[in-house]
Amino acid sequence: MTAIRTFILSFSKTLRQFFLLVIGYWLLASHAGAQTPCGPTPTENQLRWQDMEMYAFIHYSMNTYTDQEWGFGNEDLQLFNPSDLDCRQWARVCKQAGMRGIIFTAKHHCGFCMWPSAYTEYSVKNTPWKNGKGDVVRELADACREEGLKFAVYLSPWDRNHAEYGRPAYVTYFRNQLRELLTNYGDIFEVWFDGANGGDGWYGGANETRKIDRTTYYEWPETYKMIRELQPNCLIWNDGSDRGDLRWVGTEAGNVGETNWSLLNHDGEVTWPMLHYGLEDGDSWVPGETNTSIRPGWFYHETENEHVKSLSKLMDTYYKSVGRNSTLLLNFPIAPNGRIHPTDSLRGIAFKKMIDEVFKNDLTKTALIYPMPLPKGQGAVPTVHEKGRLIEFLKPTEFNRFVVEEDIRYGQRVKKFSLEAEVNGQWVPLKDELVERLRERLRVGDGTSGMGDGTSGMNGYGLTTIGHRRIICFPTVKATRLRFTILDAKCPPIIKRTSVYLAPDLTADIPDSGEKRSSNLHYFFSSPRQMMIDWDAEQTLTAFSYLPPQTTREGVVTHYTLWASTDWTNWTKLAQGEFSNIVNNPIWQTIKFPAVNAKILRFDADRLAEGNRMSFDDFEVNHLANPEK
Ligand code: FUL
Repeated sequence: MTAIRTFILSFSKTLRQFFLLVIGYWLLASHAGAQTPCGPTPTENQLRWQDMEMYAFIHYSMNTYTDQEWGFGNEDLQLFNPSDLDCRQWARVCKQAGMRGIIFTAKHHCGFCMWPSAYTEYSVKNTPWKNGKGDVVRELADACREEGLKFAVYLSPWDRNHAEYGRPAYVTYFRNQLRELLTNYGDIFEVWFDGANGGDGWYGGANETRKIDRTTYYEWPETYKMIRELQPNCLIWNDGSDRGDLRWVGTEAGNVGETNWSLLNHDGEVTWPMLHYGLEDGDSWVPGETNTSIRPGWFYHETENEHVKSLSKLMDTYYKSVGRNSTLLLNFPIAPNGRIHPTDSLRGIAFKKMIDEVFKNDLTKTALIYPMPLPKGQGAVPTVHEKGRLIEFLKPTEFNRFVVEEDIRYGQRVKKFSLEAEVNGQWVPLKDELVERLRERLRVGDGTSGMGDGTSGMNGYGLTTIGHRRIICFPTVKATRLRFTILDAKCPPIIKRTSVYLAPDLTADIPDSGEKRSSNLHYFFSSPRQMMIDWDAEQTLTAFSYLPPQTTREGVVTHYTLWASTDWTNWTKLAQGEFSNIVNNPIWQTIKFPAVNAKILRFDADRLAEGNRMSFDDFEVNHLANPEK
């Protein structure tokens, strides 16, 4: 008798669940269908681009042969003669690493053109490579098509080689080059106009500093018109000034803000928080693209062979870009032989395998999903139709990743939500981004609110913004029920997907953070812009490395002079120069010099990015007895 009763009870429970489920899906589907746009919405081009999710950058130019990040513009053309250049290898590696396209540095700041442009002599056509008959842009565009990848170009507006840079004639030259690239190489999915301009350059031999007004000099509206005509499906990335279709996320470290609105204002200045977090009430759809390199630098440097990003770092980057409503533009530098280095290609492929592994089994496939009832007493948000979802597994299940997507065709709507699991009969929040951010601020001594990062007025308990995709990572929890609750939205939310996964443990791969290298050196500041390191006895020195502050531009040394002395009176100049791109990419900078005997090393900050006092996170000196860093 009891067995029959239990059977009837459990059957009716299943039936009830089944009906709830049907009603739930009907509700979700009917709401989704009836929507009209809410605020700015993406164009077809932006939607297609967002679905690409990951694509590669390839940095390859004269810098590869001079071991630099920024060339000066007078590098010898004879240096470009790769022994084994193989664009098919690049395309194969990128494809296997899960990249859906490649953006290639057709021209970097040094002005050297990787295609035989008709408008300059400073290109592959005057190098020994293939007796001047080669065209790297062509080879790569063809290789991409063969591998089913999309192709795009980076064309640096700043050109340190061109004599006319800074004058109107250069703008015509720049447009002519762009026309060549957009006409002769098939479909181009994106054009990348880097905003960097360090001022100094060769400029046809003038060897001087030329600054331009970023807002007017390039006459972007004209150039945009040409791009739209020649390549109507192409997206414009520009951090130079006029609003393109996509935005930089304000850092090259590989992350965008947790709060990430795909919006900006069409006009007006764009501040750093706007780049990093988007603008909640922006009037234009300008989604963020997260760019970073698989190595510390953008170009290949042999000294970085041991510093290729670890698998866990790459996964972290994925979660903080694709998992935060952005795309990931991951750079693979080309080595001097003309190929992607084996360490980078293996790591890239392992990265894709790990993504597939993490997301192979959506645990909601065997779970019941109910639409959430309107929450009681949580501050009414009457406009929100869908209040969230309750996911019920058939048995206690372990999980540590939650994926949620909005149907962004109708705009980005959700402002705030929570995620909880029922553990021992209690609903526990799985992650509270707002509380974590507050803690982080307090840790760095900044307890203010309303920092432009979307947290003003939010006092904990929740997660912010969804957009195209949000991946929430939290420690593994075992539970039967999971609750996703939308707490605030601009318009009725349209949720396209909710999924749950159990990612394998990756902690073994996290690289050692290392000791502070400067701690055993005796140093002091003889002025706010001058640092001295001294030893009791003479040393044979070969290199000095500087790690700029990681969280601020204040005090970052951009131009330096390095001196050595044995008596505090007579100083030998060891090196003088510029740390290229140090502001956006604050990585270790190494100055090598011929071995010198010294008792004192003096580091002069000739120019700082901001502020009046030089600053560092770490530094190191290499001695002859121990030349390895
Ligand atoms: C930066 C440039 O200055 C770097 O060299 C690199 O090309 C990176 C992607 O953008 O701003």
